[in-house]
Amino acid sequence: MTEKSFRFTHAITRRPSASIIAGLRAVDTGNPDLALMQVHHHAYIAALRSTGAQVLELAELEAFPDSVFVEDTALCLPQGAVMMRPGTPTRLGEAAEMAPHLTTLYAQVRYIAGADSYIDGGDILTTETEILVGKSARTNAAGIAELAHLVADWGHTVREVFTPPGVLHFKTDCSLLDAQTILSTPKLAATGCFAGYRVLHTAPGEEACANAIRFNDIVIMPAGFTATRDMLVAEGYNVREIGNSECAKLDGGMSCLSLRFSPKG
Ligand code: CIR
Repeated sequence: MTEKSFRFTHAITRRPSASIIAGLRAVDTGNPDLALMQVHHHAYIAALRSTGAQVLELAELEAFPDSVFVEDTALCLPQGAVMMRPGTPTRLGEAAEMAPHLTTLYAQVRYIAGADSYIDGGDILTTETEILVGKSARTNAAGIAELAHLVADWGHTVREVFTPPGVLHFKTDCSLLDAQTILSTPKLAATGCFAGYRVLHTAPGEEACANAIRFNDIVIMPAGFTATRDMLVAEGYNVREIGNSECAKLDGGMSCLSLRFSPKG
């Protein structure tokens, strides 16, 4: 089996801006501290670079408080990129800010364009064999259908699944660990969407670390979830822990902070 779902030559990040204190959140647990978020962000970028990948750091966008969460703006595949239509009004314009960067790296960039189509990158889990997309408060059936159409001639199959109620994005509750293996909260795995995959559960009480990323030879996960970390280490994964206290206040995690890809050709 290939490893294209987690071997990447490039990543794109965006610096958090001072407007981050206006970022969206399901429950208000206080504003994020920009200085501490910057420290965590630097450590995250250093971890990505430690694998040999080229990491582009885009300038902050004051007009878009949540724009540090670049993952929601695009789906990056080997054959091309698809620009999303983020499903909340304050974030819709973020995709247009990202598009020019992807058009310089990819020969093909396509666009979710339907006026009724909404889809956030955080609802998309690309595995070795398929693209799972969770319907959520941000991603609707029209957005998923449009994505399926746009990537069909690139050889990708889209499967519509469900993001559990009360969970922001599908990948808030799961991550790809390798070509066969998914890290998932027990709640999401119980929906049956990972039939055929090997599933490792987050430890009880550590559901908030389900959003990790496999990036080349490392698994980057939020710091402070020791039982899940120890389980992943025992399973043979090379785990890096990154502070996520500030992004967590805005329901953000490890996947949200980057676009990860290897453009062909
Ligand atoms: C939002 O509500 O859109 C942001 N505060 C968090 C986005 C997190 N992104 C992601 O999970 N891909």
